[in-house]
Formats: sequence, structure tokens, C-alpha cells
Amino acid sequence: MNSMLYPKTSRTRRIVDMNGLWKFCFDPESEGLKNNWKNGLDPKRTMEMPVPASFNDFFTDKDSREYTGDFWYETSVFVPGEWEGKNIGLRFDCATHRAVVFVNGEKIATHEGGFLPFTARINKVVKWNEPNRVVVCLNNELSYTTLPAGSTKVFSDGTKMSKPFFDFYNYAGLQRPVRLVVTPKDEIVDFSVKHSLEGSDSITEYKVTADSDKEILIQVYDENRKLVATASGDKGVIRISNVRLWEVRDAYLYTFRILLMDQEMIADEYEEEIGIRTIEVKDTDILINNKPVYLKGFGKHEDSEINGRGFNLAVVKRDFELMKWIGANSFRTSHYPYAEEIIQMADREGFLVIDEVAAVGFFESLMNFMEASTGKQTAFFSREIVQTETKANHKAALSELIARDKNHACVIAWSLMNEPETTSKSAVPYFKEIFDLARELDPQKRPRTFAMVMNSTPNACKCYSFPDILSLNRYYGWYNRGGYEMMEAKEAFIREMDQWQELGLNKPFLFTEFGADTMAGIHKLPSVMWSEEYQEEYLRMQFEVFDSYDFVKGEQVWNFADFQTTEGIMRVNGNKKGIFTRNRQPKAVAYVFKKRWENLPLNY
Ligand code: GCB
Repeated sequence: MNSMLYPKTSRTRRIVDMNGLWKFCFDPESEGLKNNWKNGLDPKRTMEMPVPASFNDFFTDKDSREYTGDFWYETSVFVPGEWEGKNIGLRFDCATHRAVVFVNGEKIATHEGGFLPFTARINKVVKWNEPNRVVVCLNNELSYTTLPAGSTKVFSDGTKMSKPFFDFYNYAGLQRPVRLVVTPKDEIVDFSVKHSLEGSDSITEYKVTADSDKEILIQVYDENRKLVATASGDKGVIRISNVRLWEVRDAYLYTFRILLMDQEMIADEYEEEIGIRTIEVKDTDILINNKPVYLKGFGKHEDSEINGRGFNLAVVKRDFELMKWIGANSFRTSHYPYAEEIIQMADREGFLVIDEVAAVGFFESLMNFMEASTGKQTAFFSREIVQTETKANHKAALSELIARDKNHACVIAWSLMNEPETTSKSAVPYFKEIFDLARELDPQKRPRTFAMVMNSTPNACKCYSFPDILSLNRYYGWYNRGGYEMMEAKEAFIREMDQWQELGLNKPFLFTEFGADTMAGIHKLPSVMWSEEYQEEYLRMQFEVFDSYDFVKGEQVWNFADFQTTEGIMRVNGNKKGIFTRNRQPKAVAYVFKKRWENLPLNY
């Protein structure tokens, strides 16, 4: 069974870190398979490549940076003979966007989707007490069926180019850690928890899946490592008296220790830190532990200088410090699942996370956010291939996401798509299947949402009945009537909000995007678009609108930081809607947010 558990060392489990410099080469002719590169890359064309990282921004030539097609990585890992008799797996935290893995020349795994982990069991091919050759063929091409979606253009000389249906740069590579994971034959494969409250106690329904019929024990420890509850069996309930709940920006994590027992001997041991909280949508409120919350925060990206989308714990740490400084309490993992370490940090810091699957680009346009408001239609969901292959990939990615993140206290909602084209009826059955699947798979039955593009208005959108929380991406005063037209932008914004109000949906609304591109350091009096002054004026207008509708339960500005995009006339070396620069320094408007967010009522 393929386990999505985060790799950990315990008395029964071992990990070998495989990060570092790997061999790397491009394969524009897709000749690697025929030429048996699975047995070793051609030394004449290989170079060294750091893992984890995106390959793109290391290069000084454009062909390499923009490379689209197959590309290969190779390393070797020594597997000690003392692990004979254990399960040996190779765990890729992500391989963007698809991978075929070979060990000692044998194909052992394939995986589609570049933002979720997979583990390949290598027992059948492993060589004990020897280095084992690991070769991975990746591919970063986009199509209608990929998550994220896009297209691939081919020039007259055969060179390929990514044409995303989204603006963030199509970074690729082994962007997150790779590890050898050693687990016992009798193995804990998965577990899930669902909490409810009874007075000052918590009741956790749990379920453990194991590749074994050995006895299962659960022990729960508090933060002082004091045992507070125990249970046995593969499912049941755990009561914690006088529970210390996980609260927004005031986290508390119990350690759930799961044991497989062979008489007195421990056959497998796995521990995870779990925050105990409830999450519910009631009327227009989002309730955490039965208390209403207002989301303050950001749409983000995994994006930084040189590393691209490569996992960088130092940047992650800085981001959390900035989010705390500014008074935020939440973020959306726009537009793909983030590294597990980020979700763990959110658990530890008490942030609320809207966890998004990489279903972005479901509107055939690089600039969908602009073109949507022109009334353009691309009939994305009318394509048969979308209703078959894209949907299958979407379901697989969603299943992996929920399997990976379902126990995290910080995850309070699933975002099932970003800015899909909801104006045609063909979207409806697709939405139904995806929304139903999320409900079915999540033991905690978290609210589901999707981020709605500008033209998903009450009049035009065919899918607004699906989400439990409505998430609006709105750019009144930027893409729509920017600059001196701001007053009209505000009127149009209010008109739309009034229409939502009239529908009486009785559900919470969030703004998951609003923002204005701003070049840090450009000052202009009076303001012009792109100046720091305009960003501030634009945002003050948004706040006035948000604050006049009581069903608005949160604001996540676009974007936390400036980020890299595909080049084009709309972007000046990237998207500049950051409240912070790409180097994580504040623009002037950061102080406006800090003041607003720190002064919203305490309960928020
Ligand atoms: C959007 C997209 C986001 C873009 C943003 C923008 O609507 O969801 O990915 O980056 O607009 O800044 O244009």
C-alpha cells in the first residue's frame, strides 16, 4: 500500500536524505528512453543540479531556463544490508510535473502531477550493501489534461515552449526533498482523526490503516510529553479531558503515537503532532471551535530568487515571521499544494490554510483574470478530454492532497479550483463530481470552496451553489476600471456585491484575491497606477466595500510577495502585486494592512 505519511525516523523507521547535487540533463529529442538512460545518463551531456530546486533560474542562457520537454536526474543511494527484510521506498515530495522512476535500470514508478508526494517501493530491485542507481525522467509540458493546465507550443526547429493558462512561471524539477524511507514489513500506512467537543473535553474519532493484523495502540501526549489518553484497535474514540484546543494564532499540538504491537514488542511506531479543533460553516460564519473567525492574510506562491519554486526552509521561515508581524491569520496555497513542511509550520503557528489543488488554468488564457471580464468564453469544460482525462487527473490529485493533509488542524478548507470557467453548463457535472469527492474523502468534512474569477458573477456563474464558502477573486480598480476610474470601479463592485446579497445564499464569502501591481519605490503624488500610493488607495477602496457586507468573512490579498511569471507585456519581471517584495521586504502598504489587521476585533 502506498503510504502518504510524512517520512519520520522512529524506533522502527529510518530515513536517508537524498538531497544534494544530482546529475542532470535535458532530453529535447526524447531519446533517453530508447537510449537506456535508465542505466545511467550520458556523461557527455550531463551537468550537476541541486535537489531540491527548480532547474530554471540557475541557467544564464534562455534556452535552458525556458526548457520544455523531458529532462533527467540521476543519483545513487547506498542501502545497508542490515535493512534487508524491511520495506524500502523512495519518497519524492514532488516531481514537477510528471515522473518515471528507475532504480538499477528497472522502472519502479510513474507519477502524474507536480505538487504531491509519492513513494516507490524498491524492494524488488534493491542491491543490499551497494550503491543503487536512481534515475528519474521528468517532463514539464502543459496541456488541457494537466494540473495546472496550459499548452505547449512547438517552434519550427522543434523547440518547445510552455504556454500556461495562468501567470506564475512554470518552474519545474525535483523541487522538494527526496528521501529513502525504511519501514517495517508490518507497517502503519495511514491514520485519520476527526474531532468534536463535549464541554471541556474533546472526542477524537480515529482510524488506523496498517499492512498488518498486529494489535494497534494509540497514545496521546501533551506538549510536556505527559500521557493524556490511550486507545486500542484500528478505529475508535479518544477522549481528552480538559483539552487544550488548537486556536487561531495560539496553537497547541498533542503528539499522537501510533504503535503496532507484536506481543510486548513494538513492530512499528509513528508519531504525529495533531492540533485538536473543530471547523464548521454555519449560516454566514466560519466557526473554529464554535467561534467565528475572520480570515486575514494572503494568496501566496512558493517562489523565491534562484531557487524558483524549490523548497527553501529559510524563505518559509521569513514568510511566517512577516505574516505574524503584519497581523495575518491565514493563507491560501494558491495555486497548488505546498510543501508539507509549510503545512506543519502553519499547524505550529496557528495559521488557517485554504489548501488548494493545482486545478488552475481551467480557462484557456494566460491572462484569464483579465479576459474573463471582457466576456471571453473558451468552452474549457465542453472539451471531451477535459471531462475524461483532466477530471481523472483532478480526482487523483485531490485524493492525494486529502490523503496527505487531512489531519492538519491548520487546513480549514479545500480549494478545488482556481478561476475555472463557470459560465457554461458543461462545468456543472464536472464540479459536482469534484465537490462530491472532496466531501467523501475528507474525514473532517471540511468546507469546500473554489476561487471565482471576475466573470463568475451571480448572473453568469453556473456553479456557485457547489461551494460551502464562496471565494471571490476581484480586481475592481485594477483590471476593471483602474486609475482615475476608481470611483466607477467601486460602484461596479458594490453592484455585484448587492447582487450576491440579493441571492441570499446564507454562506460566508471570502475575498481570495484583490490587488494592484506596484513597483516598490515608485512614488507619485497624486497617485498613478503602479505607484505605492495607488496600491494604498486601491486597497482602502476594497476595505470600504468589504466592511459594508456582513457576510464577508475574510480577505486574502493578492499576493503576499512579488513573484515570477511568464514574461509578457503585462508583467515587469514578474507579478508585482506583492505586499512584500520578492526579497521579502515591505512595500508602504504593508503598514496599512498591519494597522487594519491588528485593529480588527480580537475574536478575529
Ligand atoms: C488572478 C489569478 C492569479 C494572478 C492574478 C493577477 O486572478 O488567480 O493567479 O496572478 O489574477 O495578479 O493577475
